[in-house]
Amino acid sequence: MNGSAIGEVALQNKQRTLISHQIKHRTSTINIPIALTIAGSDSSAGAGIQADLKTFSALGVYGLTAVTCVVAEIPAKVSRLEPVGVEMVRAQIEVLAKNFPIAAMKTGLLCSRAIISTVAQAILDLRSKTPLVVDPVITATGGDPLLESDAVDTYATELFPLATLITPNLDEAVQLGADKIRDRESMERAGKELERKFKTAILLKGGHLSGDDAVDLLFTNGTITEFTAPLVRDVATHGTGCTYSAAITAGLAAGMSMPDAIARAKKFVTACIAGRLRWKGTSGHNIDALNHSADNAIAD
Ligand code: PXL
Repeated sequence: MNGSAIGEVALQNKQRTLISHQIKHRTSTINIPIALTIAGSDSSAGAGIQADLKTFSALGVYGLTAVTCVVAEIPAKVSRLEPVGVEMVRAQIEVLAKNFPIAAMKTGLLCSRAIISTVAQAILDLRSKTPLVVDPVITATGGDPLLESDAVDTYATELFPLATLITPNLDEAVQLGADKIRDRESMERAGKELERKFKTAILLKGGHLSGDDAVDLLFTNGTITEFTAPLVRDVATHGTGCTYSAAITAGLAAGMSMPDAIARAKKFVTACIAGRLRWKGTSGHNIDALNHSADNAIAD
C-alpha cells in the first residue's frame, strides 16, 4: 500500500468511528413520534403504504405499517390486486399496538368488506383514543377500482364511527352519499351533509373545482375552515390523497391541532406535486411520481 492509500484507509476508519459514535449517541437520545398506517402496497411506490412511509419520514415521524393488500401497478394502471388474509391484517395491528406507543393512525386502501371489518374491530379492541385519519380510498387515480363495490356501506357503518377525520375527494364524497358537487356552494352542502351523517370531522378535497386554486374544506363542530394552495397543473397526481392523509396523521402524531396539521400537510403535498420526479419509461411514455423529499417539509 502506498502512502496515499494508507492515508485513505485511515480516513475511512476515522469516518467509520465517527459515524458509529454518532449512531450510538443518537440512538440513546432520539425519541420521535410514531404513526401507524394500515394500507395497501403500491408497487410503483408513489401511493399506498410506500407514500405514507416516505411522508412520515419526511415529517420526522417513525412509521409503522400494517399491509392490507398488495397491488401490482404503475401510476396509470393497476395490473393485479391481492388482499392479505384478514388474520394477518389483524396480527400486524395487534403486535404493533401492543408494543409501540402509537401517537396517530391512518387507513388507506382496505380493498374489501372483510378487511374493513377486521381493521375496524382491531382498532376498537385497542380501546385507545389515538387519533385515526380515514382516507376512504375507492378508486385509483387512473380510474381502476380498488375497493369491492359493496364495501362502501361497511366503511360507513364500521370504520367511520372510529374516525377522528375522514378525507374524501369529490368523487368519494358522492360515493359516500353526498349530492353531486359542481361548485363551492354544493361543496359546502356536501361537506355539512357528510359531517352530519358520519358525526365526525370531514376534510373535503376540492381538487380542480375552483380554477387556479386547489381548495379543501374542513367541516368540524359545525364550522368550515378553508385550506387553499395553487393548483399544480399537468402533473400526474397518483398518491396525492395518500400523501396528504399521511402528512395530516404525522402532524397529529406530533401533537399538532387538526387545522395546523392540515395546513402543514397541504403545503407538503403541494410541494411534493410541484417538485415531481419524471422519468422516460421503458415504453417511451413519461412516468411521474410525487417527490416526497424532506425538503418539501420546510417549504413555506
Ligand atoms: O391513490 C390511491 C391508492 C391507495 N393505495 C394503494 C394504491 C392506490 C392507487 O393506486 O395503489 C395501494
